[in-house]
Amino acid sequence: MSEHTALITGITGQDGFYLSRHLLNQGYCVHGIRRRSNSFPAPRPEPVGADAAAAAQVHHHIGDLLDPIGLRRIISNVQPTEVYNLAAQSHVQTSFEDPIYTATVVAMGTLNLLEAIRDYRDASGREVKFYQASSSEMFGKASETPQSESTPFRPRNPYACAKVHAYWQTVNYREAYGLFACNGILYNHESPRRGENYVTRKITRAAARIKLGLQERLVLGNLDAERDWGFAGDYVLAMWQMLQQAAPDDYVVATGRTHSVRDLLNGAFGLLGLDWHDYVCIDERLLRPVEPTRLCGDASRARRQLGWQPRVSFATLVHMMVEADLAAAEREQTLLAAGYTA
Ligand code: NAP
Ligand code: G4F
Repeated sequence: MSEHTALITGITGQDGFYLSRHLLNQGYCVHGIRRRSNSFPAPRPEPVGADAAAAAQVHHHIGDLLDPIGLRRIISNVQPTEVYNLAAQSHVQTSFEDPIYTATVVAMGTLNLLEAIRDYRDASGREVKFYQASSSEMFGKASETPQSESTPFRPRNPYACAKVHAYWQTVNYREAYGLFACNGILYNHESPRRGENYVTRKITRAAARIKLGLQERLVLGNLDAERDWGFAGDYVLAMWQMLQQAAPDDYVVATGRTHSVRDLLNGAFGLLGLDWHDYVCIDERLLRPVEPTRLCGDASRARRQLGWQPRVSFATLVHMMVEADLAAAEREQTLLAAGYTA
């Protein structure tokens, strides 16, 4: 039996996928909490080949951050040495439309989990290390660029406000109760497993489907928005590294480079020999009431203390996502030709 047992909330999400693969490679026994039914609209590609073999090794538990009793039961059954809290209503635009639900899951859900861990640790005498998925969105209307661990938070949407709550709860459990608890303040990270309603995947998927004649137009919001985009596979390494340090701390994880939504469009459509101007239109309903100022991270602490650095460039990331979405569009085309409809 492995001496390392990890419990991941949000196992069905993008980061849950990459983190579980990394931990399995490290010899961990990996458990994940999944909800009985998935949220709309989060279709994610089914794992195939080596990914499917890895997914089959994960022990799944039905649970919800909003069910504190269920969380306690799972924790006392699993007896984790590390808990990674990745679960969230993580879509910023949705948080404007559904602020109370978002705050309940992100803020109170994290507190439910921290309380369950504290009680388990106190009753069992076993140490449990805790990772909280904090977000660059917490900097919001940031007073400086790039942002570091010492930049004040000024959140600009319900999701970010709730993440600030969860951040400080995590710090408080470290300081008040001696829990080994870390915040990873991660900037946008993407992959072929990104949900289809985040801008990167929305663009790479649309470009591929337009190329194959499966879609005619792409409707977007703010094309001037800029983000510090990295690869999810790189970022989950930092999560794990944080919990392997001698002492808990909080870390910014970012590439330190920003690109605009227009850069994404140029990259994705350009790879397929298409001009995005011919296909993209703007719908004002996709504009957010407010946007953060230029989010760009200074990951010096993570580089210095964890030895972490991003390996995948923006261009390679876009290439990887377009390639995966082109393969998916080809499968869709084959099924359509065979008479299958969604
Ligand atoms: P994601 O793909 O949206 O995954 C979110 C996960 O949370 C899904 O597995 C979802 O389950 C689960 N979940 C939602 N509500 C839940 C609830 N009430 N109880 C239990 N599980 C619930 O997000 P991600 O991109 O992997 O991000 C992971 C975490 O990092 C999130 O907390 C996100 O806010 C944070 N973060 C992400 C980024 C980024 O750029 N990706 C940057 C900074 C921080 P279903 O499948 O059932 O919906
Ligand atoms: O892809 P997005 O929805 O990501 P956003 O809002 O930056 O949030 C993501 O990253 C955060 C880390 O900073 C995470 F905490 C959070 O959980 C999530 O993973 O939007 C990126 C930008 C925005 O400025 C948005 O206004 O793209 C702009 N955008 C333009 N058109 C669009 C669209 N975003 C989406 N989702 N859909 C559009 O059609």
